Amino acid sequence: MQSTVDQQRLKQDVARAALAYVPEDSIIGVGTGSTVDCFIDALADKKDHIRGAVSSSERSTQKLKALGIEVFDLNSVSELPIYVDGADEVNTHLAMIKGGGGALTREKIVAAVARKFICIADQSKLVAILGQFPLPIEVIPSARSYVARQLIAFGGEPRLRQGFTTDNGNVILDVHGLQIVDPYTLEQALNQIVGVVCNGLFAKRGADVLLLGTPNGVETKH
Ligand code: ABF
Repeated sequence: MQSTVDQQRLKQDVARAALAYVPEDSIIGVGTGSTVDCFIDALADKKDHIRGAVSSSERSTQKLKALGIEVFDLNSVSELPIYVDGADEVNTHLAMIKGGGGALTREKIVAAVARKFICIADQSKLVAILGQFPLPIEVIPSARSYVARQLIAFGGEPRLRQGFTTDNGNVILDVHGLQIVDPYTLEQALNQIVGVVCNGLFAKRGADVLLLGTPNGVETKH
């Protein structure tokens, strides 16, 4: 089992590597999570070279503002050159499971606007088949039981994320027991379930670049 200290260093390595993709004088999309926290810390050293960021969560917004980086509303920008975000799992085709931090909907929205999605992750996130990490699904509270029944029909075991409300006021069902060999098809099918706001499969819009932290350095995968 990789030590927490080593994993933290790998996160810092990929966070720094992502700075190379940040254009001068740009507004960039920023995701959520502990790896992104490292990226925001690294970005602070370049804050005089960027105009600011569009954030995917209140957590990231607070961190960006605390470091003096201006945060823009997504509706005030027409495009973003890059979106930098972590993942809970990423496969060799750069499809991801995201949402462990509960910000999947806003992450997927900001990622949709960005021209290039830069995924930053330590090597523990790279998997052959997605699904070992429970798939987060954001659900309208009143539809929770209905959606759970539909997810069981998909072969999953949905569990309500206890004591958690998303930034959008919804709940999250974490779906255990899935082996996702075709994330694109499953992502589209889950979107058809009435009451589902967003699911944590990022396959239709996966990452364009993966910066993978390993003990031998950062690997760049396209
Ligand atoms: C975020 O990155 C979430 O979608 C995902 O849960 C998280 C991974 O967090 P960490 O970098 O802390 O492993 O974008």
